[in-house]
Amino acid sequence: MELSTYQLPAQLSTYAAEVDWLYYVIFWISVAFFVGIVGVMGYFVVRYRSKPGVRAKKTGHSNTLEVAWTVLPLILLIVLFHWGFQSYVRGSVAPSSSLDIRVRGAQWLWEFRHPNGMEELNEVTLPVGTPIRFIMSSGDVLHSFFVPDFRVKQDVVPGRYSTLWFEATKTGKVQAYCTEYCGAPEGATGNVGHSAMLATLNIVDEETYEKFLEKGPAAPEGLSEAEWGKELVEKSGCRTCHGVDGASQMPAPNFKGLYMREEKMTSGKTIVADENYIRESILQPQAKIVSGYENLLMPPYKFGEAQLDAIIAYIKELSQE
Ligand code: HEC
Ligand SMILES: [Cu+2]
Repeated sequence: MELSTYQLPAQLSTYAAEVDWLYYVIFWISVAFFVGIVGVMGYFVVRYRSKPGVRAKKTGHSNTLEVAWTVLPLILLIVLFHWGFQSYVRGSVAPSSSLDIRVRGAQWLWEFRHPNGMEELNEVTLPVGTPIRFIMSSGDVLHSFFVPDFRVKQDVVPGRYSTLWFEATKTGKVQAYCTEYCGAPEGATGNVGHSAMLATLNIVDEETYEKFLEKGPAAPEGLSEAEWGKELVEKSGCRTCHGVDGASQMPAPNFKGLYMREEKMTSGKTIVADENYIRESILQPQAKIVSGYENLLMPPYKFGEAQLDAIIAYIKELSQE
């Protein structure tokens, strides 16, 4: 353990060292005053203890002493306030070169959106050595984003945006917490709801981040490809237009039985819905329009390669049942 982090978590952002310096200066000033005051007090207790035959003398008033113990702490206070305030301003105002990431807190998850539209859930990949600004909002109640290793914390408030910025100094995984008590499911016990509202910041080098933006995130652990695809379809709002059970009357083509289905397009051509067609339908929905569905416009989506694979695996699975 380094001495600098003897009381505090690891310093993993440019801001952390600055915050800790101020903290330790205040801490050691307090220690010095504590030792000084208690020391003098102890000395006086012994030195001026009651002795038989000695009467207490009245003490007078000392202007010098009064002025000294008013002015000296005042100067100290002004210096510490100035230092703290400057540090606070640096921590509040993100550099203009920052990379903007949208963050949405909701019971009980964190959603992250990269500038190119790529989304991640409860985990976010970010470049090291780059100022990053989180523009945060809440989908329901008060939350608060807290990264102890970065020394940053900011409330996430319904109905408005709040921001938080940092620059990571090392690659690796960094833990973030929700630090606003934001509830638990009804009747729940154990580590659920608020206390499970965690996020992992995956700090990588610049090159890996660029690659990540192209390729997208890898499947979360413990989920099969099709299961991840199902999660993505549900989370991305596809189900507001598309049915998945073959029966429902939805405004867009049903995913059940879609894989390898022969379909007529508005161009008059008939296509077979293979992997490439499904991929194109998601990334550029207007390239080919299914006949009979020309009145509803599907928005284009941005997904990484692994995410597209997962969605296609899910659509395939739906067609096999
Ligand atoms: C606003 C409604 C809407 C949303 C949301 C939507 N779609 Fe669509 N989608 C459509 C419509 C309408 C069509 C048919 C017209 C066309 O081919 O563009 C379509 C077509 C498709 C097709 C081709 C279907 C076929 O029968 O050939 C695929 C695949 C598809 N969407 C996937 C998705 C996925 C995956 C999502 C979510 C990430 C999604 N859609 C979200 C409206 C939507
Ligand atoms: Cu929360």
